[in-house]
Amino acid sequence: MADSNLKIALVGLENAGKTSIIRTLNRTYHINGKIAPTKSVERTTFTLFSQEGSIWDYGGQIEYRQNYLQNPDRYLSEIQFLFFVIDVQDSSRFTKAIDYFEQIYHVVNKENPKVIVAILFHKADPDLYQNSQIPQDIEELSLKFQHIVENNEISFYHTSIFDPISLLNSMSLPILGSQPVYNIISMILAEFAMNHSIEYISVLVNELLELGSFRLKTPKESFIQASLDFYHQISNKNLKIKPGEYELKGYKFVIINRNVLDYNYCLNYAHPTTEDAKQPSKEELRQLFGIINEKIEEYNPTLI
Ligand SMILES: Nc1nc2c(ncn2[C@@H]2O[C@H](COP(=O)(O)OP(=O)(O)OP(=O)(O)O)[C@@H](O)[C@H]2O)c(=O)[nH]1
Ligand SMILES: [Mg+2]
Repeated sequence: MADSNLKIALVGLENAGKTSIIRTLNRTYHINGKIAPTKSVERTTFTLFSQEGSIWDYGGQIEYRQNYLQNPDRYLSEIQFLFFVIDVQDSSRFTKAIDYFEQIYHVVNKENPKVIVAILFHKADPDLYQNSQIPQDIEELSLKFQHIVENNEISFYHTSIFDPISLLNSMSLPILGSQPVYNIISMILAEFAMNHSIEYISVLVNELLELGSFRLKTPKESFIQASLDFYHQISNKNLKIKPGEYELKGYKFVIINRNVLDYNYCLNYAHPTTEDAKQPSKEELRQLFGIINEKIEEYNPTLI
């Protein structure tokens, strides 16, 4: 990670869903609530460990797009993470979206050849996904993006505001996934999940990003539904997420806060409430926290 402030850019055509993504992560999004088109760029700042960061949400209407490209020094400098959001439900605008990505990418990459690129195939809503043209469209689009980026790092995500965990994961992995600690913690969590009936488990830092996570590769529809309800329960940026147990639609969601060094983190896991579900005991959780603390201490984020 660079020494300077983290700058994360969220770019895409108008109506792609960029502001919805930020608001979901911020816990201020309401499904069916109206969002006005973003005027020029909206910035949100955050702190990740001891580093300051900002997410730039680039309004995608034509006049703004032209403005960014005409004034790259003002808008497109020092971007370390470029997230490009494309609406997979709007196939009539795929070509336009790819063209816009290509223009933006060339400018950003020229200034920062090490820029990390993530493509969010957004509005991949869980219910509409099957039996549609979308998976095939995504495959074809991936090749086009890959071709433009060539030798640089690029990763692809399927995201939807109806699956908030997909958003958490798509923002966290490009930013933190290259830190060895991310894989170490994810492996520990995966093993822990396997030994219990856990379908999702993550370590969250600053209530914003995952420092490691595990979720079933194909999450059950019932789990996605329950997690959306869970998201609504904890939605309110002005409130700290309350630790505790939340039972929703056949799942129990557990939130436990801990701290190590000077950092707070939060362990979040979910399992079905069926009688045969194997839940972790207090002692097993205590051991898990011991290992996580040790790994975060070894990683020592102050040294980034
Ligand atoms: N079905 C579906 N609709 C979504 C999703 N994400 C966002 N939307 C809807 O898409 C519309 C546009 O969302 P915005 O977040 O305002 O889009 P934007 O990319 O910020 O648009 P600009 O600010 O004009 O660039 C809104 O009506 C959202 O409710 C999603 O995952 N699925
Ligand atoms: Mg917007």
